[in-house]
Amino acid sequence: VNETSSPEYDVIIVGAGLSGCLALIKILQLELRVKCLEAGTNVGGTWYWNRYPGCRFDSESYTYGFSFSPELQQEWNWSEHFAPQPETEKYINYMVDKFDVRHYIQFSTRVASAHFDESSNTWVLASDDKQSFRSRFFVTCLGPLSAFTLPRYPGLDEFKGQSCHTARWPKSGIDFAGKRVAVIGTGATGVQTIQEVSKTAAHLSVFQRRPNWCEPLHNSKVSPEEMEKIKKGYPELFEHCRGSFGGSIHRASPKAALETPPEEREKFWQTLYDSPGFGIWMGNYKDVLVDRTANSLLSEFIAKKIRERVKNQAVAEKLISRDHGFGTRRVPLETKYYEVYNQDNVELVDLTETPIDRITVDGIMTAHNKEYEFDVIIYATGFDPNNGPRTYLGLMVEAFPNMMMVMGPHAALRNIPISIQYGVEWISELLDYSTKNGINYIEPKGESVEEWTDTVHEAAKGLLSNDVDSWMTGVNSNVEGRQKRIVARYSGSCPSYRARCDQEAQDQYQGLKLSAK
Ligand code: NA7
Repeated sequence: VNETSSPEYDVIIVGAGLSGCLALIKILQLELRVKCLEAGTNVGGTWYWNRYPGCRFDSESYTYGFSFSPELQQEWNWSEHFAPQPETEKYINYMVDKFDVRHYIQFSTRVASAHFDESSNTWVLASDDKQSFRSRFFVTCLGPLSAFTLPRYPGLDEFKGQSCHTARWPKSGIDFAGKRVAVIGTGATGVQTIQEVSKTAAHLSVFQRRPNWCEPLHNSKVSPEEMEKIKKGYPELFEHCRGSFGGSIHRASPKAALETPPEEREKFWQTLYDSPGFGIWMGNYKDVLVDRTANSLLSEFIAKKIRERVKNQAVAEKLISRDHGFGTRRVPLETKYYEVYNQDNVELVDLTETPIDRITVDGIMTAHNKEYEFDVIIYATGFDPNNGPRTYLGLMVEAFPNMMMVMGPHAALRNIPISIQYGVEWISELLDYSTKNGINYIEPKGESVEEWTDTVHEAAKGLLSNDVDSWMTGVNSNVEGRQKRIVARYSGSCPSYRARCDQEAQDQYQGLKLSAK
């Protein structure tokens, strides 16, 4: 324990996922004393913890990698258009070793508390094994979805078979061959898991509460020729992504669905449905995510696809959402997901008809005392979102001086690595400015927080997704106090978010209280 109040470090970064590793690389370039604390035994964050079978990108691999280093871009080859988790984990490890920053990371260290010592303007962080670290600045790189949540059913610990949350998959893996398996949850994670488990399990029961609208991923291998072409086009590709609403390869059409003749509209939707990635969600007509009639037409188009793909029409109807329209929650991308329900070894249990009563020693008990027996139960039940955040640009919080957040609440979430890179660069610039000007106290002004919170609420108006329960609106039934919808993220465009943050830096941080106390 460091008993003196002089800090051992200029900056402590918490988390060694994509954000933390990039923050480490960038902040070390400022020649500051930096330490990164990470709970896991290796780097990767989301891509370290979420190692369930089938886990992969839903964004194009080459737009998911960072663009800060042309050299890194040229050295790295993506094997698939939507890379699987092991490849992304390798990518992050490669980046960390290339920039030689691994020895600044202390692994197996979970931060349990952080206190700001006003007498010295330093942060004191303590780990759960009672180590203490003192630093001038504190940068959180925790990921927007990292605290996994389990259902609150009674009996969770009584089950005698194997069970786990998808975000805590055993490193040794799970062999499903010959096993009776349950998957609870049908979000993006559940869908990816179900597709894989159904291939080998003797029997799979999917416990679905609310169905999501899924659409085909259309993944394929990246040939060496394709990869060469991608490498040559990186500058233009990233320029294109940065200019789009969501930091993505896909851009919304300037046309409105309601002003397009039905035949042309269907043709456009069919093309999007047949194309890889998020096109049908992010590259659709401009009105489908804000106008209920346009959204219903699109939802009906997708519902028709589900009815065509699922043989048993009673099951198909259960897989069609009634409580929200297409794209108003995160759209899971799938590979033959709907066809899984045509397999003899798979059954769908609709929890709106028969809710789960409890977990038992042998499996799951639903309403009407129906007990299902399992060898394995998988919880694909999501993460704890934020609760009622008030931030300045999603980067800083009032009364938390000298603390900066990468991908904090009320930042522009979107295609995550592009947003991460922007956030890290903005924070690095602020740290550089502070160091050069002898500033050791930074806190957002109350009125700046007020203004940004208003901007975030204003940007959320009219979006259909804000009228639906999901992690995007801060709702999680498994956590006390997460039942009320909030505006959890800035839902304006990436370019408008960057313009606002750039302005703050150009104005020499007028929105912040800066002092050399
Ligand atoms: P999500 O999208 O929050 O999905 C969680 C799923 O688990 C969803 O289908 C939930 O049903 C279901 N769930 C949660 N709690 C329960 C309980 N108690 N009983 C039954 N079913 C439950 O998390 P994911 O991990 O799939 O995805 C998170 C993000 O990771 C995703 O958006 C991508 O960006 C990657 P509900 O819909 O709430 O009725």
